[in-house]
Amino acid sequence: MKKYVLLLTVFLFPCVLYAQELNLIPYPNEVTRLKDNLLIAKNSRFYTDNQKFKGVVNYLNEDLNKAVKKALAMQKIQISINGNNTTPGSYTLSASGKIIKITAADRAGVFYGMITLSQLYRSAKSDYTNMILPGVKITDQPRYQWRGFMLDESRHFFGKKVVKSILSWMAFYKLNRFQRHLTDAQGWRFEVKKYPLLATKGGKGNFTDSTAKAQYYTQKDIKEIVAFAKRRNIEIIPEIDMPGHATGATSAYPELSGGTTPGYENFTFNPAKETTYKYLSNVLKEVRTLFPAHVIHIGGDEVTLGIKAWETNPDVLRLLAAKKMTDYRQAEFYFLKRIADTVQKLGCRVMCWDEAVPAGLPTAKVVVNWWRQNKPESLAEALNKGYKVVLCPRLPLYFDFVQDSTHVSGRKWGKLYNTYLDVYHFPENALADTVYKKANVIGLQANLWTETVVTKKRLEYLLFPRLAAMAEAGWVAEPTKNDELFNKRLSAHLQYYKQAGLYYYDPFNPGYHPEAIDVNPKSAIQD
Ligand code: TNX
Repeated sequence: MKKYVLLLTVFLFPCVLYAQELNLIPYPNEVTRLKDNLLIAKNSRFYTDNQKFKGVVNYLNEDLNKAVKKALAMQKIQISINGNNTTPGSYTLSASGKIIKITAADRAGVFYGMITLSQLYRSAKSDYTNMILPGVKITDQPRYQWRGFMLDESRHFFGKKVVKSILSWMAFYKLNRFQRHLTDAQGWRFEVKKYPLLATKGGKGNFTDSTAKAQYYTQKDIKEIVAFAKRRNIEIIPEIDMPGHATGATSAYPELSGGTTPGYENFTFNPAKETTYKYLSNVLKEVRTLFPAHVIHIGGDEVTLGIKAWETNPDVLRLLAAKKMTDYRQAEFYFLKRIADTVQKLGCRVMCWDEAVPAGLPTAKVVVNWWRQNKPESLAEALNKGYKVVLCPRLPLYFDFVQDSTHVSGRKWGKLYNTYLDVYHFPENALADTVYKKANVIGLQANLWTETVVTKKRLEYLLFPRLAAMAEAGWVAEPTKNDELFNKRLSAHLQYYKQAGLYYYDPFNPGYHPEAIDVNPKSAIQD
């Protein structure tokens, strides 16, 4: 009888495995299951003969072997580059028996092949001697080249450890751009050597506590994070928000202020003073040397909130008269053009929020973040003018929005909020294919604003599992999206979050972690 049961198990097990999807997020374009499992001696370390990729393989070892101090065996990975005419980030991974091969377009592709292997490894079974992974041949490439995430650390500051953890999860999900919103009304959060008060004075206070001591990144911290990200194939995009959202800077250097209007104290830089431009170009020079991506985001959002102050500002009135401008937005556009020019002269590409689309910035080398989902005409205008666009509409890509109808702290748009499945089905659920298939739509980005986020706990609660859904949205297209299969894979990933001690939202068991609430829900912003 016992034998009979055993036989059944042996025969059924491979079939069941075969029908089941692998626990991979984002799911690769093509997965072929091979007959022979991949067998890796337990506690082995991976290595490659390809000098150029030793660092990438070491990353895999560090990632997997955190718990294993002693390496007992060596497992070779054959790595080659297939070069020409392939999509950046594409790779094939074949793994079966004792052989693992990665062929990739570039370093990013090698890294992604390795990440796929590490995700397979995490759900591997084991016997006495081996880790047993399914034998596979995977052919894969990203749908979009820009798969981004933005964190606002002006409203609340989270620090190096939290940022590194986010970067590691981004890498796990093959996300490749991290926008840092480091300056805003509530604080300037990085050291500028030429203007030390920006950090030490401008860094004081935050959204919920105006008396908090200064919190900011030193230049050494910034470099450390940039290097940490680079190793994970992530480029960091610094954002210096201007001419609005500038109170962090103007509180330290009041002479730069464009004036105050009720509720928006010293909200803008003065667009009419040469000293403003001198100052900002010095800041941007330091930004350029700190952030090797050589893309600088210059903000340009919501200037209208503070623009009324310009109406009584004698400098601005003089500028309007001298340049024969007829309204204040022209002064805003004049400012943005000058700053964009400075950024480009530094050899950097310019990014901006979509309010800057009418400013007339040169179309080449400017990338627009389209965030105002209620203004599709702004996206259309950006594309018509020939700008490259990264889609990050509030619905469904703002992670400060709540993700369940019962959640009370955080934003909503009327009654609307952003579930992980809304994120998963973007952009097909929100835009016409004539829009999201345009070559100038270079990718997607989720943004986490932190007016309502004070603790790491709430930050994690908002981020997970939506970050996984975001990864899938950036990597695969709709015909292959499937809620049931995604949910199964996501369930496995929730276990990884649990092992890592994250305070995640569990959509399958919403009570598992109750909503982490940092601010009185009544004070949460509502639209
Ligand atoms: C709008 S998105 C803003 C941010 C806020 C966010 C809150 C954008 C460019 N500006 O300043 O933090 O809404 O969701």
